[in-house]
Amino acid sequence: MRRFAYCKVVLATSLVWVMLDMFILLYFSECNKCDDKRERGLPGRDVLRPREGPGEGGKPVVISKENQEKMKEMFKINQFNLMASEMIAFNRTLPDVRLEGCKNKLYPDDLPRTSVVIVFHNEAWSTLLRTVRSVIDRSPKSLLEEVVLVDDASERDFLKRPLEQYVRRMEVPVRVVRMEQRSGLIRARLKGASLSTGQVITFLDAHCECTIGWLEPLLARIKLDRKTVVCPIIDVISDDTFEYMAGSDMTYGGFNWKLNFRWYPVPQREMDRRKGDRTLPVRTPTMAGGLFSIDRDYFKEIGTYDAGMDIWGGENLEISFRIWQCGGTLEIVTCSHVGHVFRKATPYTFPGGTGQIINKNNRRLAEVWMDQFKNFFYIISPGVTKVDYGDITSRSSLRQKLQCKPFSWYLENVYPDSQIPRHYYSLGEVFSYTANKEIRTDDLCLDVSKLSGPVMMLKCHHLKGNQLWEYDPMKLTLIHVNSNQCLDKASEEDSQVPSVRDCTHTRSQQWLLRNVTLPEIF
Ligand code: LR7
Ligand code: MN
Repeated sequence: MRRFAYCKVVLATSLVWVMLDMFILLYFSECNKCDDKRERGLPGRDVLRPREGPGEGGKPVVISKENQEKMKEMFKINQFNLMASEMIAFNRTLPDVRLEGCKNKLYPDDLPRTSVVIVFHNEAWSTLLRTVRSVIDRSPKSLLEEVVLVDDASERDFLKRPLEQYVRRMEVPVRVVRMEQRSGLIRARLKGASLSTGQVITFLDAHCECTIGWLEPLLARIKLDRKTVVCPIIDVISDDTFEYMAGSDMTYGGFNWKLNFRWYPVPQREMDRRKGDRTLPVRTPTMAGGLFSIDRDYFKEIGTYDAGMDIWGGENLEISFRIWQCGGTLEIVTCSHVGHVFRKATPYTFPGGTGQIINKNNRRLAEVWMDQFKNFFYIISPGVTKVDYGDITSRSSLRQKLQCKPFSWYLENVYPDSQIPRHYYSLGEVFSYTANKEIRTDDLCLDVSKLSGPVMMLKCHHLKGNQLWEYDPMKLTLIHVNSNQCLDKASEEDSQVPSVRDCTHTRSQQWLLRNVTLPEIF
């Protein structure tokens, strides 16, 4: 009787195990997760031969009519088309989007080796593994030390043991390390960097695809000068279709008054410096943040990251300012292309509130690196000064120790086309009055197109013309030079829109500009 019961227990337990195995098998083959059949063709070979299959050659994936509803549901999980992503092979082919002049460039044999550090929080299996696969398949083995995956406390089971087991089989060491608690990408990258060993550290987001020849030109710049920090051109992988679209070599990184990273056209001075050769690296004022290579010792030397920054945001401008102000160089290497899935919304939580976190990080970078220019940020983002930014003494003393240059030097020498006027007469709640005599907020300037008509904010054109205003600190008038009319405040009849009018010197035409230093004007 007892023996029978024991047998039943054994039987039941093994049944449970068999079922569990079957479940794992079913789970992963059904959603095509861990299954090797997804790797069509030999990884690393034939990457340029067009193959059949969804997304091959970087083509968009089309989802059938009957799957549209399910597709929309799945989209919410990662804020990209997860269904499309899951249909695409991890080693899909991509077009060679490089400039012709890049394709036959030669690089030294003895380039430094790199570790690739990828941090993630709740990333999709398919995008994460496609990132890893593309790194391994499109990097010369001799240059790739290892891949380090840092899990920032994800809450998805497939990112635990299944991930560790899957990457064990790869032909390059791939380590998975875990943050004990949700820490954000900055501290997660610091952990990945400290555990990696390559002479160079290359950071990538967890939803990238490297294209042919991406790595050599990056490492070659670092070999030439270890204080050069390099970014690839970031190509666009559509969040809707996963189509692969080449990024432009004619844009570079900047930022606006709210300290948002922005792409702007590469200015003429930078084209001239390269004598028009677009295959030469572009000096960029800022980096987007997610994709770059840096010499390990130099990364330490200039103070890695600000570990006081949380979750997301700010670290990209912080490291950009720091590199330039403390004697380094930041470049976009136009012969290197890596794709990134650009999303319109973030899929994950910001513990403590999105605004709070981003404002805190931005305040830390403004306080440490921007000197008096932090006021542009504070004035245009009301409420930001109420956010506590913690202790920055160690970052300030880093700046001291490295004897970094002032922010005005950066604006003048690295980013003269910046939206932040280096010289300004007045800084008010909404606008600044600049030394170029524009009334300006961010990249918009007060503009007049019609005599006695309303004024408008239009893109600053730097040509004076209709954007030229003369301030008279005695009469308190703002005269629009071209029309010789005065800025007049909104009134009932012109439906609350300020306009220019013949100067009458009445109250509606008087403007008090704060902080105007007269000697500078006249
Ligand atoms: O709490 C978090 N923990 C994480 O590990 C939040 C995020 N992450 C991971 C995340 O899984 C991803 O791999 O960090 C990486 C970046 O997060 P994304 O992909 O949600 O950010 P993003 O692509 O919108 O953000 C850009 O700006 C960030 C500011 O902090 C980082 O610098 C990102 O690396 C950066 N991405 C790029 O530069 C790619 C090009 C985008 C542009 C422009
Ligand atoms: Mn990203």
